[in-house]
Amino acid sequence: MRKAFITGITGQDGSYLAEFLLSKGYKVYGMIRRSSVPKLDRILHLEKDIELISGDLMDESSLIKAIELTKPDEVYNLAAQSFVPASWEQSILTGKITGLGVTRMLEAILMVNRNIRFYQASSSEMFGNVHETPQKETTVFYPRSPYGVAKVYGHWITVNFRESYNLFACSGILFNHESPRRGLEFVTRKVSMGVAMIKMGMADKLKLGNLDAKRDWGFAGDYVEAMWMMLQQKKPDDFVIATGETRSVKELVEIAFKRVDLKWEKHIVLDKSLLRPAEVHELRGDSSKAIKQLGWKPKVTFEGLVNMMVDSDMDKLKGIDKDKIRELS
Ligand code: NAP
Ligand code: G4F
Repeated sequence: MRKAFITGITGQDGSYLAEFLLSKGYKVYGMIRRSSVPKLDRILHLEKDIELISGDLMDESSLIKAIELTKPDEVYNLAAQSFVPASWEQSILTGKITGLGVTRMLEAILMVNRNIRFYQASSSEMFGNVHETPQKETTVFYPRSPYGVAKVYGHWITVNFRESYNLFACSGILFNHESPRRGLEFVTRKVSMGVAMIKMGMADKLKLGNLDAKRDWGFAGDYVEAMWMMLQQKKPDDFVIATGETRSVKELVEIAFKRVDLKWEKHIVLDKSLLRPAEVHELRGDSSKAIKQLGWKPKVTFEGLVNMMVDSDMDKLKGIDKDKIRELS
């Protein structure tokens, strides 16, 4: 039985990847960090099928112990401080987790077993102030946030360890991917939950920042499959994973409100405090290499994704008590 070790298993991607690897017959280990309140909601349904190991990307020895204990064939490094605005508030911590954390994981692999295959969760945020459109594997990086800068470091240290030590280390440059399990602070989920709350009469307004920003949004369930495909190749390599389509935040809002027959203009409030010190205005990825070499392609459309998220939040609110809703708002 092949064994996989996932950092960031409590996150959106970690939960989908764990499900996917279980369906492939893997033994799945997930790393969780200590917190005063456990954050296991996304993986509760998998509790019996996976094994959770304590560790933190900030703590090198915990990573070495976890790798020694679990003896994985594949390591998926999905853990990160992943929220872009928080990276201005906590720039040093973001660098330590999202950037240097990758080196700690790679060093642990070097020390314990150099045959482990390694996946690094790189990001389209690295393209930032884009030098060409669409962005592909060879496009120059120009990050626009401390998060993006940290991801560029994580990307290059992965390439460097591959070239220095002949590790099977791959970097997936994934464009934005969303789902009903997306964190509530990210714009797609903020909109889907906001729309559901307004429709249910629990709120009237939704505050947003830059409506003109454009992203290449896909479905997380499709994207975790690409992570696994990268580690099944004969040779390690880096791949862009994207839909090839770009949509604005405004289009996202229009589709989401339309799903529940509401007029968005009546409910959206522009809040300048949500604008970023430096914005990534437009991203669009070119996944030709992944399509050709991995045989990967996205299945869920943008409309399908937004509708799925709105429907899911409507269902969640129908079964929730009023106090819980106040906590969410
Ligand atoms: P997410 O939902 O924010 O999950 C992040 C995960 O990292 C959580 O499990 C979190 O654990 C864990 N984590 C944070 N700091 C840690 C630390 N010091 N030690 C160990 N674990 C830590 O992120 P996601 O959307 O699933 O994304 C997965 C990865 O892909 C991230 O690296 C992200 O930067 C990258 N990425 C995401 C996208 C996207 O659109 N979703 C696109 C490109 C790249 P807690 O539950 O304890 O907080
Ligand atoms: O949903 P977002 O916060 O995602 P962002 O910044 O693109 O980052 C996500 O995707 C990256 C891949 O490119 C990942 F690496 C990263 O970890 C994360 O998953 O914001 C998307 C856009 C931005 O342009 C932002 O300015 O939406 C705009 N926006 C407008 N109003 C808002 C809001 N974003 C948030 N979070 N909240 C708003 O109210």
